[in-house]
Amino acid sequence: MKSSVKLYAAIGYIGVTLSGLAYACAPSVKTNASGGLLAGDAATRTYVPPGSYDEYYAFLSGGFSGQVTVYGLPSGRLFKEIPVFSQFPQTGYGYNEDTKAMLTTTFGQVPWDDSHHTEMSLTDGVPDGRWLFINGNNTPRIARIDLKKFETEEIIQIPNAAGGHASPFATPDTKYVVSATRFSVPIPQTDVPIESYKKNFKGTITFVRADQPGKMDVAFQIMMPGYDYDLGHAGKGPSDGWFFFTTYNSEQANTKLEVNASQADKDYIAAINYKQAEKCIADGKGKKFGGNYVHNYVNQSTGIATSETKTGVTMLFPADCDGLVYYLPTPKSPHGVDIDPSGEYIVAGGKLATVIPVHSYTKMIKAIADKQFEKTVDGIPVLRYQAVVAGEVQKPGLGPLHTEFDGKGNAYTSMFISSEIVKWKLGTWQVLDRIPVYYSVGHLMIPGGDSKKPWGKYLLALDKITKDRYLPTGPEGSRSAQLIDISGDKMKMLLDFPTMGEPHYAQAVPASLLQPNSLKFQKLADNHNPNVTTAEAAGGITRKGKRVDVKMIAIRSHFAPDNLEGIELGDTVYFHVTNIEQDWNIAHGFAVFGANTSGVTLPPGETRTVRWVPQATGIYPFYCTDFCSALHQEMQGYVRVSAPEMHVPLSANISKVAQTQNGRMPAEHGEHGERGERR
Ligand code: RUQ
Ligand code: CUA
Repeated sequence: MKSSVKLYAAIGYIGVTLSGLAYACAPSVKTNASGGLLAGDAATRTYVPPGSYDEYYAFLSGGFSGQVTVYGLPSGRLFKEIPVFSQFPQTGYGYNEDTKAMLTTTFGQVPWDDSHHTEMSLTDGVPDGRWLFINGNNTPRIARIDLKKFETEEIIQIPNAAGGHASPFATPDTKYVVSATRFSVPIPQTDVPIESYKKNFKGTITFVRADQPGKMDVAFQIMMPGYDYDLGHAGKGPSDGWFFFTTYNSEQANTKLEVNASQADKDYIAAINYKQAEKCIADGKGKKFGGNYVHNYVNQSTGIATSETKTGVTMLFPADCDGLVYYLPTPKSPHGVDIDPSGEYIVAGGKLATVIPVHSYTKMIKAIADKQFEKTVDGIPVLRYQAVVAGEVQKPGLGPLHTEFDGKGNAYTSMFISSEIVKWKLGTWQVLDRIPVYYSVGHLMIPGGDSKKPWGKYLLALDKITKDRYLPTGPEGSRSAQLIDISGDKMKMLLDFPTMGEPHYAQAVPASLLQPNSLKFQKLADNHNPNVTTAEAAGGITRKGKRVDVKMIAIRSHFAPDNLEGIELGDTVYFHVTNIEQDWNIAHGFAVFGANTSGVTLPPGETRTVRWVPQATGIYPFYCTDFCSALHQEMQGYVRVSAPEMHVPLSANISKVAQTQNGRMPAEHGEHGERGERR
């Protein structure tokens, strides 16, 4: 292991062998394998002693897992996986009745999606710790995670789109988050020959209103030429009011894109003046356009998610709205587009480019005023490259993808093919340092490094291929993240840690921004779930036709009621279980034998509902699935399922103590305790 690491450090550019591409240009700065840092030094820099806290929270996208993971930096310790676009057995998200609706789309229940980019909410261009947004890629959606509870609270689908990749980047005030189609398709969708791509396929860019919790909605869409739209970032400072998106496949190929979409020397960055869009809409230049989409939202007072289908959007066509969109020619098949903290520089990562092109916002505005147009595409003026480019970073390495900033005038670009991070200077475009990463880095992240105020101490490289970095675990290993110290002149490798799924992008903020606001438990008094049970004696069983509802509490170390009878074959049973603990981190779980899931976990103060359709008569135990106390194993109960002709009366036993406490004598209820209503 050690020797292989040394070997790669010596080779420097392992990515060359991985990709099979030859490395054309010699690096201008000598490789900095570990920055001369001794292993012991790196260990002290990343060691967070037991009982101590990390300095930063980091939120990594789960990629093909569809989720978000929360890590501490600098330790690389995994704290939590937050389910977003996929069902999650650890909490029951997407399985239980309360959250199922979160995964509803116009394509039905989609229990697994692909998530790419985490984006923190911003105030004046600086991450503010309120919410985290993430995009659903395959079924285009944007989710909002509440950072008090670290739970997904809202998901909005994007209509008239396919592949929501350039998403969910936010404006500096979080008024909007965006989503652009990675794949162009006929809009509206219709059955046409794929060969008619140039004629029939279009892209859309969607602005979603995002600063009103519970009311996320499509504000407007812009109909774009049929290219692939890849990534985006909002302007800031002077460029506030603009949004920048990369495009590739401006060749409009519809087959063998690997070759056919790599023909042109330059593709484009689309510069969108969204303040102008607002103006055009106010002037009535938007068109009513079709498109169905679903909005899912967890009501914070009931804890129950509901879905609403919406129809129709306001569509803007660039030809109808002067000054809405300009194209900045950009070499070559650009992927990332990143705006420096000052808002002046627009940095593109051209996967196949030999340089890193940097556009100037000031030059762009001047070029627009001077009408420095090369041509017009679908009503969109294409600015002259020389009129907008501020500079090019020469010989940066191979396969530049993404750039982040340290707030001290430096930029850091990930090099996928040459597997390294390259540090360069804004303004002089000089390469200052480079460090190999293992291997094939995609995104990189500096806490706040895409914002107005980076916390420029660490950089996280998010690597696509791990190969021999960890003990092997079969053909598929984990992806990995690598923590790099960027506080000095030379980058220093500090730590590797494995990730869940594929970390496309990440966000990180100082712990102090989130830690004081993290909710310890839901107050029972604030739990307005219609099926809440706040005290033992309030539980019970009721029937309405073939539907049986059980209201139950969980507390260390019992369920109440814990014996249920009178359920009949053919019934559908809903268990509404409330964890009445009012204490941090005291969770219970509920699982009933014969159900087709293991039930739910129950955070303190919350109610969850499990649906169960018994398949045969008999006795079915249920139990707590979370080892909550010394008597956790005693936390169990039974359900009796009978044939209807047995006419077993509906009953749920409530302990005598509980009933007495409630001021009701057990005798009133007979030996079975409280009776539910009968049919
Ligand atoms: S991507 S590795 Cu899905 Cu953001 Cu660039
Ligand atoms: Cu409750 Cu174990």
